[in-house]
Amino acid sequence: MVAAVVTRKRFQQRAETSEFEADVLEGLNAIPKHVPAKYFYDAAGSRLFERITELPEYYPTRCEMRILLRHAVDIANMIRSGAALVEFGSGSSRKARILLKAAATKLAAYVPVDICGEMIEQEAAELRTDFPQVKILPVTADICKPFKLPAEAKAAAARVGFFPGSTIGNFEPHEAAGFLRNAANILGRESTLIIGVDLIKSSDILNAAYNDAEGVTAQFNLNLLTRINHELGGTFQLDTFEHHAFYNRERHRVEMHLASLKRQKVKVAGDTIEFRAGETIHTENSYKYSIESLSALARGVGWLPVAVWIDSRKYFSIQSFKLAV
Ligand code: AVI
Repeated sequence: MVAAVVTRKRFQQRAETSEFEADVLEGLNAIPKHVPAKYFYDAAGSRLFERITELPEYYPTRCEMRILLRHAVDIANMIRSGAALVEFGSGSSRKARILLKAAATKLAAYVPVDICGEMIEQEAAELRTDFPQVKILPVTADICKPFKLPAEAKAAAARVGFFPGSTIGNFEPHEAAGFLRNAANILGRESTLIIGVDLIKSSDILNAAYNDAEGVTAQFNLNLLTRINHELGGTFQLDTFEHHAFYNRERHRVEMHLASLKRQKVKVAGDTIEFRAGETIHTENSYKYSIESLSALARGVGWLPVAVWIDSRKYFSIQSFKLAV
């Protein structure tokens, strides 16, 4: 039994590595070169992201926490008695805890969904102690793909999806629509969706948020090359690449790139990749929305806008939607 679990885990790891290898090779051989942003989050990348959320220039996490704390009661009022709260990409459940506290007496269940099963199982144990009256039902799944909710969540009086952190901004608009459609299918009739979204604002604030003085965002970006070196036998020399981040006003997105400081050849998984001096690998887009542009996207796939909460500077928003019947 134990051997079977170990074998399955190894097989899963190998499958994940080969998907990483295929995506990296495809992206580095394309024009322009790119690597999907989801690969930032190995253990070191996740730690660096945690540090980013505490930087003075990186306002989104602080703003969202403030909105949640300030309007927890109003947001909890969106939740019907006996409902199940389903968090997409729950991680440490830090933000959901605020809603759990405000709606603990009404919530039948909390379903944290994340690709990292180990982390959510650990969190679930703590949540069971802190919220004994709420059923904690973790699900390990890719939030962008169809997955099944536990029977108790399906049988609940209603389902409330929660997708904080402006993670939706890291999706291309068509992927964001795909996520919203998938969420509608998973949550089903009688459901609500609460999303945290970063708002369009002045380039100065956005450029500072992704070019912090301490250089943590640069380390986060460059860590992708370290990961490729470790996991795919890459030969990237980190001091020959530079972090570039800027707000693209026409496309309402902050772009992150890694720019080669010279003409060079790099090996990755046995392939040779050539770089011109100044050529970049596009590593991330972080789309910024207006209240209206997110509403339009959501409406297009059947979610009707219900309420919006924003901070006093109008930097960040939490928006709620109901599924059209
Ligand atoms: C996770 N995501 C919402 C962050 C963002 O702001 O797009 C990732 C990030 N990239 C650089 N800094 C933070």
